[in-house]
Amino acid sequence: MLKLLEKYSNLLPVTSSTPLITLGEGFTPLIQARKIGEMLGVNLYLKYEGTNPTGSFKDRGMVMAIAKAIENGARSVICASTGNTSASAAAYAAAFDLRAIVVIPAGKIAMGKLAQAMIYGAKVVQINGNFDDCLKLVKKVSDDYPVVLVNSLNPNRIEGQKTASFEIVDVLGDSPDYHFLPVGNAGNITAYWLGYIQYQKEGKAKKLPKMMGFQAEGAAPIVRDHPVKHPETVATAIRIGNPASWKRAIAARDESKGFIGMVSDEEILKAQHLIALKEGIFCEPASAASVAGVIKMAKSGIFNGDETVVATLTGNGLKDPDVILREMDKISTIPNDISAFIKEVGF
Ligand code: AN7
Repeated sequence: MLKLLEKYSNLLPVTSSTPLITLGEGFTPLIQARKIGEMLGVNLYLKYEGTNPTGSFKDRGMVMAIAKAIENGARSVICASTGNTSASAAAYAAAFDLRAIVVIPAGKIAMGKLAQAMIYGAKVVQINGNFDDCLKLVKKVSDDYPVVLVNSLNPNRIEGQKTASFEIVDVLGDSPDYHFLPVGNAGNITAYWLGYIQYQKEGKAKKLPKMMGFQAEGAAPIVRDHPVKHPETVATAIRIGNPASWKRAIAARDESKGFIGMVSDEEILKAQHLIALKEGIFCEPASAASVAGVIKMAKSGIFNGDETVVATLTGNGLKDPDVILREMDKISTIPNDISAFIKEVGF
């Protein structure tokens, strides 16, 4: 199997003593969004991270963080999470014989993600608080006890995640004009920007994209320019009020002449449905914030039509079916009878 850590080893903190572990992360598809692109008048591509082993982009960073933890003799790892980081940490820890402790906001992570952390055997602890409270706690614990923090404050996480930019340039032959991402703890926008810069320095890309980050309106500290004490959004993955990589996200925005904006829960869910209905891709709500951002920007008239735009779909929709299934009562149940059936489907 082609290994992410091997393919990009010269651009990652991989040494001769780094174990080249893999669960099959990375090498995700860059899918042309033909119909949405045409609707908006741009060449739109979706970097679909839902095909990673635990169904989100976190696996790119986790494989690097876990490899370095093993290299440095660690026995256990810890993270705070809105769900996906915990699923990823739990999987890699299970496969490569580390203990994983994951700390989550009680009742506020999607069921699929909770199931993942549980099946992989992590020690799951829920806190009566939000993600920001969880992060504060695990930071303190990892400072004081022999356990490696695998949140994106760990630089190896950012290093691993920047491989997504490499893959995009490898496919497109250059950086896109714009790159849209959802923003939560702001590690990923930081990572993508580092990746694009590094690839340009390597001579693999000529230009750099404008970095376009989108937060949920109820959890938009960067846009509002102050921490949000009680973040709230249907996109629980980005329900974060005080992002760890806040400054680096602003640097990415400003250095790239990009933008960080916000989208409402309604815009997020509309985009999530559109991506499924028009392009056949089921992403989770937080992921759709990127495309909701593209739609918002297209409406504001920033595109002239010949730009290449990439939006990252950060996670698989199967992780969080709850909001979709709220409409389950719209599904018709009929008698087991052919004529009732023909009438129902409208032949
Ligand atoms: C699907 O799992 O923070 O801006 O603890 O799961 O790099 O934080 C998840 C974040 C976007 C935001 N999309 O990325 C966690 C966590 C999905 C996510 C983000 C997350 P960052």
